[in-house]
Amino acid sequence: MGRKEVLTGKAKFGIFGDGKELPQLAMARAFKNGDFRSGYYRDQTFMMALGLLQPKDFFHGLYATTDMEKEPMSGGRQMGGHFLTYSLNQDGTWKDLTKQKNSSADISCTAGQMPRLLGLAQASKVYRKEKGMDNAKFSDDGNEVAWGTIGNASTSEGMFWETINAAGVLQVPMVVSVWDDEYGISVPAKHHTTKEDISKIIAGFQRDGDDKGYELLKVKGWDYTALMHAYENASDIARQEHVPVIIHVTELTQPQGHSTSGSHERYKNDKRLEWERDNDCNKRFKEWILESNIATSEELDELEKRVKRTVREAKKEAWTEFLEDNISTKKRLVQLLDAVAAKSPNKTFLSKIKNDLIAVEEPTMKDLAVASRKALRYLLGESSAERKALIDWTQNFLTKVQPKFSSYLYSPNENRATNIPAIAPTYDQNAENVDGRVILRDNFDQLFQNNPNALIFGEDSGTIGDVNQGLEGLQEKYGSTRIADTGIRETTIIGQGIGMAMRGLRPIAEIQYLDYIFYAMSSLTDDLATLLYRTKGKQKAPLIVRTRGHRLEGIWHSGSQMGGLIHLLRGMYILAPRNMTQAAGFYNTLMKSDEPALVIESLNGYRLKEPRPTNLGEFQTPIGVVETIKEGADITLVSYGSTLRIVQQAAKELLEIGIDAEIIDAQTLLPFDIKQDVVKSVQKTSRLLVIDEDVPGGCSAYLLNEIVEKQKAYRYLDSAPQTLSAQSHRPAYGTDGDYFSKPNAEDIFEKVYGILHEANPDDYPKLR
Ligand SMILES: Cc1ncc(C[n+]2csc(CCOP(=O)(O)OP(=O)(O)O)c2C)c(N)n1
Ligand SMILES: [Mg+2]
Repeated sequence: MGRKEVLTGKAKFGIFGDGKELPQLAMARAFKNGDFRSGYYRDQTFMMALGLLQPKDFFHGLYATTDMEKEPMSGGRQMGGHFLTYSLNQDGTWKDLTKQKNSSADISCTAGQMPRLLGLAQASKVYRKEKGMDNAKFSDDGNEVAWGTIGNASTSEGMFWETINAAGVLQVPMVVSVWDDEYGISVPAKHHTTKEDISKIIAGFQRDGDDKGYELLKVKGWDYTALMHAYENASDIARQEHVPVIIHVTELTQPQGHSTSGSHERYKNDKRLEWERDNDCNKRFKEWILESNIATSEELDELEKRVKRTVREAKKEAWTEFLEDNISTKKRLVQLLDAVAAKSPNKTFLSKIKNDLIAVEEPTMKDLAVASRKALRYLLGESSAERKALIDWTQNFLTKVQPKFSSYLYSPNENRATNIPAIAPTYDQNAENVDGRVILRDNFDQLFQNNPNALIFGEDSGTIGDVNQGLEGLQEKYGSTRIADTGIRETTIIGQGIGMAMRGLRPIAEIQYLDYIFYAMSSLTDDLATLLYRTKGKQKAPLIVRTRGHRLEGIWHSGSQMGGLIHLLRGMYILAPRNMTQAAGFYNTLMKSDEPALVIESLNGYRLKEPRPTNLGEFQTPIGVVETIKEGADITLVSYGSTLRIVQQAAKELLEIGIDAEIIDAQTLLPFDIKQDVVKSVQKTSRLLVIDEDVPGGCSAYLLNEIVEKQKAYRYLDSAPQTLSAQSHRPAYGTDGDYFSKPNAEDIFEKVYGILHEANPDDYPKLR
């Protein structure tokens, strides 16, 4: 029936769970309150079996109804077949997750559910081990299992293997089901899997007497008794022993093709098609019911009829509900158009718009917006009350409708990161000057003391206390669960963070160097950055990603790819502190908020001296606020991170020849300068240069856009606004490589001088 809705044009796309139903029933039986699912688009039966999804909800998902009450899976933001449960109350606070069955919000990217699954499972382990944590709403002594589902073809993805290895190492309560129908859309197993059998190639993960590992189970997808046993067994092993389990469910089918985009007759031969008809799990389940005398054939026929009727009614109701608001809104708009047409010299054109709209029997919000906005063009210059009414209506309509599609990119709640107030660091009169990394370390010490649910993990973060000693000694103090080493596997480090943050922990996931964050980019951009948005505020993952970057040396240790990051990670906060005190303050702020962020410490700043604050763990660097670090009258220089120190150097040299630059530290790139302070500086100096070490047109272009267009600084400029960035290539190694790849003090001096020369060649004659 769902398929038909797409073929008749009511829905755009449909993807269904057919052929995979039976193992999902078995999984649902083993799934307990507090457990989490991280799965993919085939899991509709599982969701329905647990009462988490109703037939009507499913049709609303197909139609993309924007009302969350009607389309509870995403309010129309995701295609149907993407499932979730609600972890949050309306005000963003946690529900009691131990009292409900939980499904983390799906994403379309195949295997993208795997890294998050690792973290969801690890949370149980952390809660069981760490008795001092606040687990009230999240865990009953770590007895919760995280259940993953994945298609056979998607096990080819790197994310699958990285997750499987990491969960084996960590020994977490994770049960992964592989739904194996021997295809990935049209492509058969021989192109996906060595030996065409995932069980054969994961055999080495099997635990044995000597080594910890996995419990591996293989079961046929049409064999209900075997499935029930497998799932009960898996649940016990994972729940009690915290040993991960993989269940390879074989001999599944895909009766109507992958999705509504194509039919499987195109790529399966007659023999396979016949086998699928004979062995479809529903068909064999029915045979088993009859053989076992659980029900009679008549009873099952009756049941099928009843189910069909229920689904048909759900479909009809959903379509009526999808349309009802638009139909009443259309009536009102037609009245307004009629009224404006009656008086206007453009009556013919306006009547046509009105009649065309009347002819649309199943109007979308787009139809309504197009009609009203086009009509206004024919009313230019008229001043009737009817025109005013149409303008007001259009304005109200757009204001009402836009949030349906755009809300919840960031939290609207009280503890939104930008609402956390600034608290300045305080200093003794003779404050000691210490290495920046000491400030970070001592602040982290306080932070872990103050936040029992906080933990940090990454490559070399545990025993040695990170590669720059910002966590020195903390593992000894807080234990190896809270201050932990991980394998070299950036994607699942982020996955650990996402999953644990979704279960009430406050993880800080450390990516050793900024240049290596790109391994984890998919999980960051597809999963973490979209979570609040794609769930319309029903799930959150307040994960802090800690990394270090900018200016060190060489192609892979001095990247500053901020343009890429700020564009891919909308939905997160991106902070580039100039020193370790600012960085520490950001961590303190973020711990008070419930949103995800990326903090990039300045790689060459750990050994620079900073005065030691007295209120470590307390002071808070505000998010979205720039800081003027030198006042000046002649030009505004905006920069951030390591580059800022070079800007300061250049500014000193400029002052020697009488050019007084104002320097502003952007410091929070997403969001940038919400109080619009930079334009006030430009108003004073009337010149603007943005300097960073990203590629040309990268973050500097974004900042220019923010300042010139959004803050309207163009009104005050007497010189062309400019950017100064690194070369387009990656930075070359060595002192000279750095000097000739990234903006240096001479570049900045000459660029500023050039701007003043152009404005006033008499005072500033040509330099060279
Ligand atoms: C990263 C990524 N690549 C490609 C796709 C397009 N795609 C969607 S489903 C699919 C096949 C998945 O097959 P399988 O994992 O066996 O699951 P099945 O649909 O057979 O249950 C592909 C290639 C995607 N969604 N994500
Ligand atoms: Mg498949």
